[in-house]
Amino acid sequence: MLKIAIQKKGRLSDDSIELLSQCGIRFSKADNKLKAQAWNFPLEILFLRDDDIPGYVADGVADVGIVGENVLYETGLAVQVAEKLGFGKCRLSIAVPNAVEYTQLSQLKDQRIATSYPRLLGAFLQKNGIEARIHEISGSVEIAPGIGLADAICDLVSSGSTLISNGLKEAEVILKSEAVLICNTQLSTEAQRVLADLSFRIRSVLQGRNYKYILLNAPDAAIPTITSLLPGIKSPTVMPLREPGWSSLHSVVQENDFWEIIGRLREAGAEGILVLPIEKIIQ
Ligand code: PRT
Ligand code: ZN
Repeated sequence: MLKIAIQKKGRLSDDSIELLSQCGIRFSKADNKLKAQAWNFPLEILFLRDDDIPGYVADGVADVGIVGENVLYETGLAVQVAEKLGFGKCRLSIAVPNAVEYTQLSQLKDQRIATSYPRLLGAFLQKNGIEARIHEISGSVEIAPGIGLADAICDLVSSGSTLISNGLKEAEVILKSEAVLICNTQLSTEAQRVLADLSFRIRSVLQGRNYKYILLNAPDAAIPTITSLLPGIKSPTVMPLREPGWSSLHSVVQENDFWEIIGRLREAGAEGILVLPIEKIIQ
């Protein structure tokens, strides 16, 4: 049995539940329940506040957890990062009022910086030899300069619209963060076995998200060029069409390279291109 802590309600909850569900793990989440038991996998799910997750994992109350790197590194606790999960992406940044002409870090000397991340901000300032005054506040950090509480802030940014609507601009990125699967450093053999299975499933799901399955028709003469564009996992599948001189090619492409490759495939003579999502890639 493995105990996993995930965020009860917030920005990481839906993606965490979706990931477990894509791993084939079935459970029902009642709104007021603190935990749930998976029906078809030896997993107990604990629903907690994200800030508490690293501590519970470090103490062994939970074996593993899903939490943002920002929260994990702010606690400074000794837990292991087992997988990066690719969602909950954001950055922890220092922002200053629009009116400030910001060109270099030394401008932050002796400034008051409001943040909920005193540890990460402190480490960043120390590393760069800047002495500033860190003003710890627990929420609504972005309003601090406007009400005269601080000269700058250090907070999470994703789209940047919160900064814009508060008359602030990003000056320094101090951490790039995403959700990670963390684990206790002293798991039992049984828990390690279940974690290995869970990690394998997670990697298969995440790999699938990075790739698309692609099918296309092409004249036989174009197959060498198209094959060089579509390396696939091993190499593309090539099957003859009923029409002489034509073949169908099946392969996978990385999501990131997708549009560029499609353009080059069409130039090479590919027709009837179909692109399908991949649920999992098992390697
Ligand atoms: O109740 P609980 O303590 O569990 O939740 P919480 O309110 O502390 O956290 P929550 O749900 O807001 O965020 C959970 C995690 O999501 C964070 O720890 C990050 O790892 C991740 N994440 C990703 C974000 C953002 N993006 C984000 N944009 N967390 C917060 N924000 C906030 C930010 O603080 C700022 O107020 O969104 C605002 C900025 O967003 P933009 O899009 O306007 O730039
Ligand atoms: Zn929180």
